Amino acid sequence: MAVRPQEEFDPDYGPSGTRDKEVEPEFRPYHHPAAGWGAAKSVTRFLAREQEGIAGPHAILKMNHEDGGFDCPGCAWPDDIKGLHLDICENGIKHVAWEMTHKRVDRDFFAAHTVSELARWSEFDLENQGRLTEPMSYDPDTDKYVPISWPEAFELVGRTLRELDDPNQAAYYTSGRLGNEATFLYQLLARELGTNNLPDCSNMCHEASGRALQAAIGTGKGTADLVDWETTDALFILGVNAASNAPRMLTALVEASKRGAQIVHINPLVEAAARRAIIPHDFAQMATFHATPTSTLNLQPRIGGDLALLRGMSKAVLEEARSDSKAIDDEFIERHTIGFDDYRAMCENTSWTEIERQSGVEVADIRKAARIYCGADRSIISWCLGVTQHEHGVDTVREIVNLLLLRGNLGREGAGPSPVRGHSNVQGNRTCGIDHRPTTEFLDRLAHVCEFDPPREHGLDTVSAIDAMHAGKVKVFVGMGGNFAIAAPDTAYTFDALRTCDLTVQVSTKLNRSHLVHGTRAVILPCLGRTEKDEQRGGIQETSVEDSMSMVHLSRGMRKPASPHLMSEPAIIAGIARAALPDSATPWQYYVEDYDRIRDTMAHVLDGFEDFNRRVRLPLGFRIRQPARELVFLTPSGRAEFSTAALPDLTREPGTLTLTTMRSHDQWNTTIYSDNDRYRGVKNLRTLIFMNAEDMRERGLDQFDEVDITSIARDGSTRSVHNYKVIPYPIPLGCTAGYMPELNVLCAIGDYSTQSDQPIMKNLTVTVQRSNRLSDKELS
Ligand SMILES: Nc1nc2c(c(=O)[nH]1)N[C@H]1C(S)=C(S)[C@@H](COP(=O)(O)OP(=O)(O)OC[C@H]3O[C@@H](n4cnc5c(=O)[nH]c(N)nc54)[C@H](O)[C@@H]3O)O[C@H]1N2
Ligand SMILES: Nc1nc2c(c(=O)[nH]1)N[C@H]1C(S)=C(S)[C@@H](COP(=O)(O)OP(=O)(O)OC[C@H]3O[C@@H](n4cnc5c(=O)[nH]c(N)nc54)[C@H](O)[C@@H]3O)O[C@H]1N2
Ligand SMILES: [Mo]
Repeated sequence: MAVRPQEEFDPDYGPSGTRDKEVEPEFRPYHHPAAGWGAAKSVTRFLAREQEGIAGPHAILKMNHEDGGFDCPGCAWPDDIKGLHLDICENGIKHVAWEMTHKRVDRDFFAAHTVSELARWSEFDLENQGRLTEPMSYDPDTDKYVPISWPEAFELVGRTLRELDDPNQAAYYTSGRLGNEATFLYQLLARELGTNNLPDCSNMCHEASGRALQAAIGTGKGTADLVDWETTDALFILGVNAASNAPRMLTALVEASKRGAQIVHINPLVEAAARRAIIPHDFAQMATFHATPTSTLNLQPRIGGDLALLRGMSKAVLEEARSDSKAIDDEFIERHTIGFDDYRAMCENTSWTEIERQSGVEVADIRKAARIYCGADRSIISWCLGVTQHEHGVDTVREIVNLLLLRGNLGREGAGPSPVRGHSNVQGNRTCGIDHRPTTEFLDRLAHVCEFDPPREHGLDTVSAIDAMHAGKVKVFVGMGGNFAIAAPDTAYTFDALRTCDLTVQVSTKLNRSHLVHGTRAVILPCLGRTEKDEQRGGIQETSVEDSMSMVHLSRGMRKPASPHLMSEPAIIAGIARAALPDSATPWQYYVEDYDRIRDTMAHVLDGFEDFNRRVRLPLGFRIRQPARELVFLTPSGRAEFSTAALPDLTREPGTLTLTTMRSHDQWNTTIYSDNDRYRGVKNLRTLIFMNAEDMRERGLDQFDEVDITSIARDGSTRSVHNYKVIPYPIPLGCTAGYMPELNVLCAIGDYSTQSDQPIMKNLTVTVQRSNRLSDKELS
């Protein structure tokens, strides 16, 4: 029997999915609408597997409820403003049920398994063990996690932080589900200790959007809200898989379509939401199988081709303006913008040939999109990771704004830029101080209100924190949620970086890879989930969150905590703070007893949070003031600024392909629910690569043939994954797609955007060759 060659990459790293080798993979294109019965069936099966009794569905009905209940941690799409009491979706339910599971990872579990053994488990198997129940600390003698008391854990972390030579030797990561109050305390902890090392998941997600919007309109957020979505005439949706990742957007799409609004999808893949959909919570629609078409036009640019496509739309609009004076809004441009002449010249000087070549879309089709845009009085442009995770992500978001400005689609109802954020509170995290590049104004207010001298030097973001750990410059890593080890790029390098640390601290709800790839010392601090009652001395506490559209509201957990030994995130942060900062003037314990007290302080530090405690208790919470929405631009010129970026050169070396990494339908970032991707027609397979049939033919490949994928980094280094199965898919020539987090192995640490510092996870250069290794199946 042939022996499988040793992996170049860490042999202990388990695969992600359930990867049941006995089950054959399937691929059958999906023809049903998004949401509807497929979703209902999937939920039923999922709840049965998670052994959810009556309590689950009951709690789920309280999700996103206007009067109490908890905010769905599934995504950052805003809650229904009309008070519809069932604003839920398939993936939201799965997300919540995953947290509410009855399974537990207790001390007996840890006693039974060494860390080296667990490291060979898949991501699915790790999280599927259930909820963490008590603090654990790594014991190198037995290679096992052993129980540690909360006071001892705090003392260990506090002492290590206190004893660092330099506060910048620690990095404090956040994943965007932390509530605002915990967020505020967390950044306060880091800054009182003396560092702005606050890497967060945003560094991999919407950093480009924040930077572009800040530069263009003076605030790093979108301006459109749900009312705008409900009144707009045209929606342009780029680089988002809404049916899987923001399913409640389907409601907005169905309603827009019924109203007669135009919907243009721009995506190398025609995703489920770009075909037909059923409102996720509408059982009447489901019963009658009444699906609504949710697309007027689908354009499939090549990966990274969005900037050229948008430029083409602007060029077409400007050409139209020569004969139709209403094609552009001269008055708006004159009164509110700067840089128009240069931008127009830029568009005129970019040839159609160039636009066609770089976008991969024919001029006639780009003109169609432009005509829809010109025909709409009010337009919204919405986007997610398909736009941001590229070298030129910032330029592309700025081009979105340029296009909007041409027709004055800003600062009026039914119009504006509308990024779809990822984690349910990732936007709130930024608002409340998680920023490795804080502004002087923010630090000044923090200094004044909290009476200490915060560090002014910028801190480390995700990529630079990994580099610093690797170089031994950062010795303590604190992960406030998330799964840094595999969410980050360059898995092998990131593993080494984490293993170089003296101490890694993970605050988590479930067992994951980041507990197994750890520093010399390591602790797991288990916390309450969003669905659970958070009882402090002052009674049951609520925590606030901010959605994608700047609405801040309260979330109240209602379930009995998974274990009596769990602590809330604010309490854990306060515990670490009291141990690390014995002389701190901050009343950590007092804050934790009643989160209203944290909010009172936040009201003084954060812009737009005046009267926080009262306003957050209004029925729908409150909207954070967004000056650009009122045509107040906090830019150097005081106007909205056009930009003039040159088009990126996307020409590929012969033989190479471009790879984009994305989520399947049945996963939540690094949390894998199953190996299925329903809307893309895939079953029982995650180690796959979607390819254009022509590219497959060129390489002599058939469906399910096994290939090795090798990425070529900018510095010329290569990384490979092996035995991935090929799936023929309607994707532009030269483009391929596969799943994160598995394919992070291929994303070199140095391959981040020079514009946003975001890893370019949607734009890797790869070669694909028939695998000459034996597959797992052949081996077993
Ligand atoms: N159920 C569920 N919900 C989630 C998540 C989850 O994992 N599961 N994750 C959450 C998080 S943190 C985030 S950030 C969001 C992510 O939400 P998405 O941005 O939808 O996430 P991805 O799966 O990465 O999908 C990116 C989409 O971009 C397209 N794309 C890839 N490259 C390009 C390109 O060059 N141009 C264009 N125009 N499109 C491109 C892909 O085809 C795909 O449709 O979802 C959030 N919500
Ligand atoms: N190749 C590639 N890589 C990517 C991306 C991509 O598109 N392609 N997307 C990037 C993006 S957009 C993001 S946002 C990151 C995601 O990166 P992260 O946010 O770091 O990862 P998650 O998978 O969301 O984290 C899951 C873990 O969070 C913990 N958790 C769940 N709920 C809670 C809670 O309430 N409190 C606490 N403290 N912990 C909790 C659980 O232990 C669970 O295992 O990945 C990035 N990585
Ligand atoms: Mo994200």
